[in-house]
Amino acid sequence: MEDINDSPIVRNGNSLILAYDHGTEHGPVDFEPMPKSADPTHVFDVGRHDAVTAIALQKGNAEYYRSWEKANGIDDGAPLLVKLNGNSNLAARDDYYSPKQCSVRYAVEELGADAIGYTMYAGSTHEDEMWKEFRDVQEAARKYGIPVVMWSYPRGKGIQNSEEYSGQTDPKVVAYGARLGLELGADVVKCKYPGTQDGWQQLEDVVGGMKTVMSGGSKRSDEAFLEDVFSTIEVGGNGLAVGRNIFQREDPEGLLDKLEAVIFEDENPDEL
Ligand code: FBP
Repeated sequence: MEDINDSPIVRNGNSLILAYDHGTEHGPVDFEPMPKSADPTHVFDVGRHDAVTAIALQKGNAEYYRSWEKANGIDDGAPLLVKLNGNSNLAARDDYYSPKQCSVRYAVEELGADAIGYTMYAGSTHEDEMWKEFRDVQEAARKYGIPVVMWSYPRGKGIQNSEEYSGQTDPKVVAYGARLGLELGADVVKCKYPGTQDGWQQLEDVVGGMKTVMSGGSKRSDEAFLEDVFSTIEVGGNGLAVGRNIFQREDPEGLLDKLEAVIFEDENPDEL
């Protein structure tokens, strides 16, 4: 883990990453609630809000982002986080795997990436292969001096449901995934919210001070969403990586204003 507090993707120690890789991960169905969100330039524009410290894009949209900035003379777009791997949910697979589509060299030298992201499916039968890919990604990112964000999503045949939890939301499983981020050399780990503040605390207890961000999840009310974000910040979380809760809103500005206050200005959402 490196000190990344000087990175453009960090503000006051925290981050708000606007994730827009859903066209690969889930497909256009995620744009149906707000059809204008299918247009990448709409979401690029949302990313110009001061609260956003990075926009996470797959390679094709990252290329589009840079040409959109150039064509429109835009110099206040969000810093770029290139998501190096991804997969669709169209393929029938024996277990979870997210192949790499972009090299760190291409992300940095051709796209001007400020950070890179990689999804790790610990618990999948393909975990070993992903560790190897992550090793190469992490070492290359170190050479370029840019932060590494791990989307740490334990899932697959090794992850069991218990009576109390589905495997992916079990706080112990989420904490194990977060710890892998530290052990494998990420600078920020992005985890699913395990449902309670105590669950997030369990994760914070094992990451040795590495930065953690909550993964947004499906759309919910402003109040419910802000409450989850605040509950992670209160116990040491460093912000958010969010997609649907932003781009599925008609006007995400209001929520972004509040997220800015909660994530960067230590505000309690009940007082906003
Ligand atoms: P959301 O805030 O919409 O959940 O986006 C965060 C994210 O990690 C995206 O980067 C990614 O596309 C999606 O969630 C993956 O979600 P899952 O694999 O859990 O369906």
